[in-house]
Amino acid sequence: MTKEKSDIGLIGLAVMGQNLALNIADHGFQISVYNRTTSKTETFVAANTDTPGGVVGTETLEEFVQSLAKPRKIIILVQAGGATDAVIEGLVPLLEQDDIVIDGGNAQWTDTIRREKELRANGLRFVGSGVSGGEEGARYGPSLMPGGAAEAWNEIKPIWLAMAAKVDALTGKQLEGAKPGRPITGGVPCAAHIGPDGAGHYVKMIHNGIEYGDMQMICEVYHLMHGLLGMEPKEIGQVFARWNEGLLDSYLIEITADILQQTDPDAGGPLVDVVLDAAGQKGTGKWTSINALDMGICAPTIAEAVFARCLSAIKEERVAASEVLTGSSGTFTENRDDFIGVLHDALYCSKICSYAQGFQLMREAQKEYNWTLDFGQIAQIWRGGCIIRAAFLQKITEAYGRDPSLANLLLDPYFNEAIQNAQSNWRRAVSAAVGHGIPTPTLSSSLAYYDGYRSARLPQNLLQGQRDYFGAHSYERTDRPRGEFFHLDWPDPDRPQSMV
Ligand code: NBP
Repeated sequence: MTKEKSDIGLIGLAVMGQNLALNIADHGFQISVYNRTTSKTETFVAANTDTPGGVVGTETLEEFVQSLAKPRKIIILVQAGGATDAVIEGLVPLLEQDDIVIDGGNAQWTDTIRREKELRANGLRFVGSGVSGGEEGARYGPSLMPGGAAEAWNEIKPIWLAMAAKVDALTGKQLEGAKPGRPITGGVPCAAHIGPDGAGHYVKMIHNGIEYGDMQMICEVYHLMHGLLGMEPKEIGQVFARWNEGLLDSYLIEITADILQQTDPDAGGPLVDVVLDAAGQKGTGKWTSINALDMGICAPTIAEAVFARCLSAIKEERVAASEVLTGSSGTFTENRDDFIGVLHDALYCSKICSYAQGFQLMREAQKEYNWTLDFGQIAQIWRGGCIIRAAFLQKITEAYGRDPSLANLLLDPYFNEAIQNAQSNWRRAVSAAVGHGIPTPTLSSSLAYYDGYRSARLPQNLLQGQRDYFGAHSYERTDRPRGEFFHLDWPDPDRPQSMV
């Protein structure tokens, strides 16, 4: 029976909106929906008349707003940027004190900070909720990263916890098997309040940056298996399927195994062989890298993953260059099975570094924006529903449980030991790649990050000398306290002449 007023409303009935609306309705909440093009609303409502909570279609924003129980809770799922602003602009005059507007799109966190401030000035509440997991996640349980005022979170919490993905409390593995009208109710929900204003969208952006790194690393390992070991996609897929049973158990490894074993329905043969090697991107990896540069935090694995997509995208230029530029030649002589193990370890160590960088970014951002982020909880939310879900995240939660103020994941005893055990193989993999001219930007830069981070002394003493030489930028001295700066009138007039 339809309630007089709906529990929640949703604007934007494209892929994400439709799936999230059905997920919410499956959990017994009545949801009103509105879309700019009304025919989409009509088709959607007509196709979904028997959900447990009920879906109510509306034709105008006024009708939509009036159909909601107060304080109104409204999720917007439209394109990030101008479209989101346009929807908010139309909505705000129709709302009342304490109503809650939730942006579930991929907004830039700075936009969310601005919108939260503007809506607060209007007596309204604004939540920027990262939603991860794509279409499938939205339908059966996404990972949800809401940011905004704590009391706004308390209002939406029952719905958020209900619709989120669920993981097993002990293993951290995602509980699967939800069906239309039959959602999963047990387990630990992958949703928690991240922090004020833009914190949720910031954490979602970092999630996506890490996703870029994970995907690229896997591609590099595939490239090495093919280029050095001469393996065909099906065999490589079988290796990934095996790896998915162990330390690397994750959604991205699982789908990689499937993709590599997929036959081309048109021409036969492995489908992956006929997919053009020019990557697209929507921008969240780029935002993460720009933010890393802005804050001065070292996140090369994520940045290299973005650059790798950029380089792949200039396909025609690369094809032309391949006719002119030469690389290394020579046969690869290592034992195949051994080397597959080497690649496993290289992937695992690089993954640890990539996540370490993502968490370093969040650690810095919380200082910049005055948030208090719970890193263990963030890793917990990512255990299910999202693209980077992995057994590995349980280990990160445990690491922050041992030490909530951990400076870097690499310093956690579990991860430190994991790298000690695997690093010689990591170095072998990178050396082989360099020696045979196979590009491995994320595996190599992760190793450089590791070696840089563990170095008590780096060559930037010389760099500071260079800066002071040409620009009088000054330098600190190892034999004086930090914060004391010196300048020299270079070069030394009394230095001996060069022997050259
Ligand atoms: P789109 O980003 O393609 O949004 C299009 C929808 O917004 C259409 O239904 C459109 O209506 C509606 N819309 C409304 Br209402 N007002 C609009 C306006 N003023 N301008 C433009 N469109 C307007 O949908 P999506 O792919 O479902 O993604 C929704 C959000 O979720 C995005 O921010 C996206 O980045 C984010 N997200 C997507 C994924 C994913 O896997 N796709 C994952 C996680 C997050 P119409 O029918 O009249 O055109």
